[in-house]
Amino acid sequence: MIHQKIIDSKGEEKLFALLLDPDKCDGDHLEKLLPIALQSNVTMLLVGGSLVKADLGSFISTIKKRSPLPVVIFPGNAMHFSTEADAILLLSLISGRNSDFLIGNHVIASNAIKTSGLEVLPTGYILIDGGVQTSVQYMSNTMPIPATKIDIAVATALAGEQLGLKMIYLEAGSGAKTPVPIEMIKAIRNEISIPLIVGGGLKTPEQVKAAWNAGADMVVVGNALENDIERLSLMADRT
Ligand code: 1GP
Repeated sequence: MIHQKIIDSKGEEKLFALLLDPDKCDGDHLEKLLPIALQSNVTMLLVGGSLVKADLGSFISTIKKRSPLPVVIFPGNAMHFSTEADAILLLSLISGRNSDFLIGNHVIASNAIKTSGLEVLPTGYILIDGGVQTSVQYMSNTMPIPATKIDIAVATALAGEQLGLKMIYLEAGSGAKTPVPIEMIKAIRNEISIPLIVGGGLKTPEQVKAAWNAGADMVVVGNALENDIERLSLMADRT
């Protein structure tokens, strides 16, 4: 079980998720990328994004033919679903006040998710201002928490834990100018006991290490590796 693996690694093994956008990766790209992901000890592949044109099912089945890595759907909405995956991040956008992304899409997808047997990872998704308007902000029509408002971010994460969500994902948004501030990661880590995922705008190995050291159990990297596959082994280096 993916959730159990994340729990078991807590505080010891640092986890690394590689985000793949089905609209930006073709078969050739996957052919080169997946062996490097395996060598680099990538924990899981997140597949998805705010807007997906490609066929998610065939994209995931192409990955599955080439790699044993767990594939987790990172949905932008209820349409982003496939039984080919191992699990789905059931994101509730708790930094926002748009009911569609708090519960609406979840209701639409619930029966399909149940029938699929996919592992469900209920996750409090918290958007933090990353210095640029990101797709997730625009598509969800929600306001991110300002990067300086650590107290609000902490209270939001705490509320997510109290509601029974199993993980918190601090998201600066894909392509963010600045990642989630280290002080914010530390403050949230001190208040919650569920796993903490951090992503958005992580461009250097130093930023990844800083996020881990501040208390992130898992980091998510997408953009920085889209045009520079070789960089993956550096970004995911745990030494
Ligand atoms: C976005 O957190 C992920 O949802 C990854 O962001 O593409 O900026 O690495 P980047």
